[in-house]
Amino acid sequence: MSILFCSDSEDPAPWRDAIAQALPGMPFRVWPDAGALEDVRYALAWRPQPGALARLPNLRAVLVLGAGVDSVLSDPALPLDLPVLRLVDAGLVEPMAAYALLAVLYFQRRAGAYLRQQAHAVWQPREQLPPARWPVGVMGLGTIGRVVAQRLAANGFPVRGWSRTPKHLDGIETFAGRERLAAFLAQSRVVVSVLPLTAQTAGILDATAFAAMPEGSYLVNIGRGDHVVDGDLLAALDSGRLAGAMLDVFREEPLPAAHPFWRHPRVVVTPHVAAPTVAADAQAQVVENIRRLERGEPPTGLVDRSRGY
Ligand code: NDP
Ligand code: OXD
Repeated sequence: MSILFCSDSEDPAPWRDAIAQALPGMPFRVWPDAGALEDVRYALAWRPQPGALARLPNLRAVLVLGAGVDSVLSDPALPLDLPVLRLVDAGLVEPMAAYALLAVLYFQRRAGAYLRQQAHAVWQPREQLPPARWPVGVMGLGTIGRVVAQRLAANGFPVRGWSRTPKHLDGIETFAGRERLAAFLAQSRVVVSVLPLTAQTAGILDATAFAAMPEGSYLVNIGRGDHVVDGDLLAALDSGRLAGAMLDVFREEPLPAAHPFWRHPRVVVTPHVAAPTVAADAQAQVVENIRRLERGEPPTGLVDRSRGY
């Protein structure tokens, strides 16, 4: 019985140490050196190679080393009945809330304009509206989105939130369902997306969404790059419908050097760093889930495969 670490981008070392200490009976392997494939019972995965997990005949569960599971579920070879677990918070919530606040303040305090002015030694104070006149819309009110919404509200921004099913959050006006999306977007001076990537949310930030947002509003995307239709966003920025965007996630990562987002004067690019998984913060949850599965108890973060998150 072994545990297989499946990721080309993440460092297995801290996970190897944690597993050795907490689950000494389970040998830790790193893909592609999986040992006997039939021995692998659990996979710790982050962007695994497509087809890799399907080669493990006795796999009991995939434990994704992040909150988003799209890179695992998108593998067409993944067995339909294989349990997939995601991280629930595990240290991701606070940095995501901090990034969202940074992005909203960046636009509300005109930081981009001042950086452009500084490049030309221009001393020119600009009009600055207070947070109370900057309604922010948060797409996704799950583990991360609800704290993002609350953090923004605590900083004086009127906050609205949008989710698939109805929610009640103190001090936050909530909207649910696709039919309420346009109404939600219509009064959001900044839209912050913290959605998971699913068949329903892919391409949701498109020309129709940008047309529903107020003239001169802003987009912050910390969910997934495939939510954005890149050409529609560039067109909305170039026409002035949107005044700026801060983007942490992209359809292709790393963002190709030739992509227009890199050089667009009103786009801020960060390299998927809003909340990287920190092994030390996530290990306890992963280990506890393996223990629960071994005891036949329900784990946390079980993904609903039919919903896609
Ligand atoms: P959750 O599953 O806890 O929350 C997802 C939220 O999105 C829920 O409120 C859900 O609605 C809502 N949602 C899902 N589908 C739809 C839909 N079709 N229409 C409207 N709302 C929808 O996820 P987390 O909060 O833990 O994480 C969210 C995402 O953040 C991750 O999937 C990942 O993509 C991204 N992420 C990015 C990071 C980064 O560094 N940039 C780091 C960590 C996460 P409902 O409540 O009704 O189910
Ligand atoms: C995640 C991420 O989903 O880091 O956890 O993007």
